[in-house]
Amino acid sequence: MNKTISPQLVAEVVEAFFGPVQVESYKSNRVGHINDTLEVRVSPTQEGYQHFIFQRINQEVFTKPVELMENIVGVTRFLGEKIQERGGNPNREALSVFQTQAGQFYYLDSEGAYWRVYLYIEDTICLQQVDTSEDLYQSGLAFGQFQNLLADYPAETLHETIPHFHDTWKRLEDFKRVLEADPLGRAKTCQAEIDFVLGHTEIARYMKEILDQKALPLRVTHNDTKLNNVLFDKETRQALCVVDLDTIMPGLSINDYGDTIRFGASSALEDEQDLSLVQLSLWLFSSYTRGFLEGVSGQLTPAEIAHLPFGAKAMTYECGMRFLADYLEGDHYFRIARPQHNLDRARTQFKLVADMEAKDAQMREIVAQYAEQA
Ligand code: GN1
Ligand code: MG
Repeated sequence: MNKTISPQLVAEVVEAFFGPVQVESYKSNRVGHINDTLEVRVSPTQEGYQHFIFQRINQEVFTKPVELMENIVGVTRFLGEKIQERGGNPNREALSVFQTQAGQFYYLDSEGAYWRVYLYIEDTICLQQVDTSEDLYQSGLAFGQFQNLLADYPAETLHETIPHFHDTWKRLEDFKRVLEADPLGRAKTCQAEIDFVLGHTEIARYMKEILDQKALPLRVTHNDTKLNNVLFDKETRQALCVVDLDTIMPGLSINDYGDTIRFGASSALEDEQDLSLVQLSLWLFSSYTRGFLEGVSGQLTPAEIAHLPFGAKAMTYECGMRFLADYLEGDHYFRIARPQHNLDRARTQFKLVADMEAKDAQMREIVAQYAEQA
C-alpha cells in the first residue's frame, strides 16, 4: 500500500484517537519494509502525551487487522505487567497502544485503511547496523528475554497473522510458482540467483522435516527479529524495547535467533550492492549468540541449541527467496527505493548463506561454547 498520506488524513486519524488536539508536526519513518509509519507530535492530549508513532497497517500483508491488534494488545499488556513486576518502566520497555475516542485499539479511516498508535519512546535509537559487537549482544539479550517473558503467554489465544510465515518449504513452493509465471519477464535478469535457490532446496526440505516431525517445540516467538526491531537507549546503549509485534505467533526459537544473525551479524547492510563487502561476521555471530542464550536463560532444549546455526542459514535463505520472488512478481510486498532493490537484497542473502555454509563448523563451535556457559 503506497498511497500517499495527506495532511487531512493525518488530522482525521489524530482526531479519531485524541479528539480536539492540534497536529504540531509529523514526518514519515521509512525504516520498515511493510507498514506506513509516521512520527507525530500534537498539542497535549487529555493524558498529557504529545509524541506518537502512527502506523497505517499494510492490509495486503496483514489481511485481518482487527485480529492483529488483538494479538498486540494482549501481548503488550502481558509484557507491561511482567516489566512492572520486575521493577521496570512499562512505558519505555514495552509498546503502549492507544485507544480511539470510541474505545478501539484501531481506527478504520475514510479511505478504508486501519491505523494504530503507539507512544513514542523518547531518547532511543534504532540501528540499521551495529557499531560494536556489544550492540548485537544487547539485541540478542533483548530477543532472548522477550521469548523468555512470553514463555507462559497463552499461545492458544494468538491469531496466526500470516499463516506459514516461516514455513520455508511453502515459501519455496510460492517461489517456484512465481518463477513459472515470470509475469514481468524478469527471470532472465537473475538466473544466477534463481539457480542458487534451486540448488539449495535441501534447506527448505530440512525445515519441513523439523516442522512435520515436530522435532522442536513451538514457542511464542517474535518472528521478525531484525536489529532495527529493537530500540536502544540513547544514553546507556542498552537494548530497551522490542518493537514490530505484527508477527508474534507460535514459532521456532531457532528462527528468532536466526533472523537476527541474518541481518545483524552481516558485515554489510541488507541491500548492499557491493557483494564483496558482505559476509557473516563470526565476531558478531559470537556476540549475538552469547546475548540470546543469556536472554533465554536455559529455556532451550538441547535439540534447539543444536539447530541454532541451521536457523540462521534457513532464515537467510528464506528471506533471500522472498526478496527474489517479490522482484520477479513486480515488487508488491517489500517497499523498494530503487529498481532492482529486491534483487540487491536477495543477492546479499545468498552471499550470506554461502558464507554460512563455509563457516558452519565455526558457528557450531561458538554455539556449543556459549551454550555450555549459559
Ligand atoms: C519485513 O516489517 P519489517 O521491515 O521489520 C518482513 C520480514 C523480513 C524483513 C526483511 C511482515 O520486516 O519478514 O524478514 O522485512 N516482515 C513481514 O528485511 O513480512
Ligand atoms: Mg520493522
